[in-house]
Amino acid sequence: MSLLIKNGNIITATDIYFADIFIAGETVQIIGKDLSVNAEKEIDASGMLIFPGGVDPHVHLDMPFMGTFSSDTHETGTRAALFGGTTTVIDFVLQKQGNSLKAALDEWNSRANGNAVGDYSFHMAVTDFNNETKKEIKHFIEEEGITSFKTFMAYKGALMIDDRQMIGLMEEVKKQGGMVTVHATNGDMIDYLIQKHRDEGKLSPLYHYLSQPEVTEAEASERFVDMANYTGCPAYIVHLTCEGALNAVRNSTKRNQKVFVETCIQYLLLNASLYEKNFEGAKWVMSPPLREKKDQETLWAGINQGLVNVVATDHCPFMWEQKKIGENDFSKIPNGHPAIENRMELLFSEGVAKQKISLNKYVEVACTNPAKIFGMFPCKGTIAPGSDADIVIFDPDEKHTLSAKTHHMSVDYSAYEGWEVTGKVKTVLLRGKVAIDNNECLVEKGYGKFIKRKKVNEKI
Ligand code: DUC
Ligand code: ZN
Ligand code: ZN
Repeated sequence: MSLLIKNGNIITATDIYFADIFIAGETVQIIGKDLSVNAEKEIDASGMLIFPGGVDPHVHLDMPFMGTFSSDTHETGTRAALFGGTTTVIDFVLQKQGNSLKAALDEWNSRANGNAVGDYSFHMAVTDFNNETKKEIKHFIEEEGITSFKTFMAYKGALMIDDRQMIGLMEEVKKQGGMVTVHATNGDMIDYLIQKHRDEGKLSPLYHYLSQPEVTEAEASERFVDMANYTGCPAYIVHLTCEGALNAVRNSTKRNQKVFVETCIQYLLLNASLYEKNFEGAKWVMSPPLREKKDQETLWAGINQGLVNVVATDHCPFMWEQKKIGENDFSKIPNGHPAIENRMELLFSEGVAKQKISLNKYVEVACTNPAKIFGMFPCKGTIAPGSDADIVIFDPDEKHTLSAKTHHMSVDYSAYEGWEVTGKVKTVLLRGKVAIDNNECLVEKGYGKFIKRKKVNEKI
């Protein structure tokens, strides 16, 4: 199959220019002005912006968590991602404490293989680092193409590892050419505050927020950054939300350290006042929680300063019935919110259209940096000859309203219900195939491919 996209305004992390794109098979072949090539199909993209397919490096699909499963499967989640202009996601495999990493990967493969509509990769979450786990790291990096190892400094008794394990993991991962990523919040402090609020009968979603104050994230981020500096391990903080945590990273730059930082769309756009809505606040119960307006300003500034490298989602949806498990106790509300479909449009509307970030920065944080940091560039994350033809044709002027009635995520509420956004994903190509057009998905489950990733190169 060959395809010619004509007259589009191509946006990459570095360039903005008008050209035609000729695609044959799965990759971009030629980019140039007024191309005269024969193609089986032509798309006129006049008036449209052309972005690389979005890369969301933080999603939880079909994940067993807090006594239930996140409600998007690899099929529904990657399809919804495509509708929103995200062509590649990275999902998390969770090791069960006491079991091997391999056992967890087998379990995730059994749910994901043959089911994905869009492309996907895995991070390996290490919840029990010991002599046996240590031996598996090299295999994951060299054979499985899974080069990033997620850690939790919170969720005590379930996912959390201690500093001893963290240091051991960092040493091994550095040696084998990978990266350690972290959910950086102080699990002991949070545990104490949760128990205290429950003992006092303070059980509404507001107390989820009050059990994870900024200091819990700032402290853990600083500790993680210090351990990464000591071991020299490439390091990435997931879903950073607040000023205190970003300042820990900022301070690390003064000793010439480089730590990658991800924030998520919700931390840029939503704030903690949503927890005052009684149980409705459960829609936004996630960890870390939403923060203050001053933190949003810090995060936008951090993006423009180059300190925040990636805008992801931490997509982890639960049906309202599932959220209601915690109706009488905030600590039982499954943590997470749906956003995999909304990230690209929300970031464009609130970031680019409102002039908080440039078009190039938009592509950098939503497409290019996640692909580079996680070893998928230049196949993913840009538009260039030889790259996968993952392309979004985007109308920058079309206004529409986000709603659970029209979204494609498998969740019965929208965290952004009624939000008016400027800019709409019109057509999406995934490896040369038209995957989304006219609000319709044209690729089947099973089209999505597992992407093996390269070893880490911190010089992005
Ligand atoms: N935070 C969430 O809100 N959900 C999934 C895991 C996490 O760390
Ligand atoms: Zn997390
Ligand atoms: Zn997460």
